[in-house]
Amino acid sequence: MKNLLRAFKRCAAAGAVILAAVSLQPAGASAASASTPPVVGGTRAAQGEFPFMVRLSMGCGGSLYAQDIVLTAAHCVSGSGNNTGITATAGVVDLRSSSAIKVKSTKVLQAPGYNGKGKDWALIKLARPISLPTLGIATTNTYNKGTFDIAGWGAATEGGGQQRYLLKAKVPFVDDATCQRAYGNELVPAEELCAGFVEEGGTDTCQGDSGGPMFRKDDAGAWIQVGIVSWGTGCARPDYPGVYTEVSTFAADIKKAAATL
Ligand code: 4AZ
Repeated sequence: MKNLLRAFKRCAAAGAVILAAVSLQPAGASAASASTPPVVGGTRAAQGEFPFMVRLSMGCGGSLYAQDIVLTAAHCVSGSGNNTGITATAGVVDLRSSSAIKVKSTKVLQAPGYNGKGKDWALIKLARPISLPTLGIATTNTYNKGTFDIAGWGAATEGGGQQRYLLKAKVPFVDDATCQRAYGNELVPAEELCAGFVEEGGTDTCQGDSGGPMFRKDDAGAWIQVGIVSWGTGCARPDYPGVYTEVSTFAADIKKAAATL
């Protein structure tokens, strides 16, 4: 199991598999039409709906923490230091759109102490700011509950290919005790939070969504990031919720790290 989980992470980091929100429903549960993306039960995000969403060239997601800083997963990057080899694409749901904003990286900061278990966050400094709304991060555990939004260009089915269009879904919070029943000591409860439909499965992030945000509305009605897509056993399987970096745990570290970029 451990190796299986790590394999998912390795795949995402290598960009061997690509991203998006997977949403599975019982066949025929949703009215499929010619314009429905090839995601069972998945839905396409509208242009501009999640303006802070970023797609990274190694095959991960990310969010605009600042106009010139992308927050992503540590397992999506290979270390810290100067790095001009990553391209961030933003401002579009269609990755092939001629309106896509593409900016190169200048530096990467991988979470200090990251060793493949917990601490799955990283920052990427961009060569120039992107004039789009940023996504604030949760600084307390207040919003680690309820229903979360997930989005990405990753696989739409377990083992499937990357998506051209941004997909979105909603998943409920799963408490640590329930999540530990799936993952045992692989879960780091203080550093990770889980989400998904434990009983029925069917909706989840998947390969290539890694690094992207899990978010919700705060009490003032603003989007706030509570998680970073990190890992899980397969995608959308019953009994195996998705595991997300617990952003509030690292909010102070992320802020401090961003100030150094
Ligand atoms: C991945 O490899 C990945 N179902 C992302 C999310 C999940 C599993 C794998 C959670 O990027």
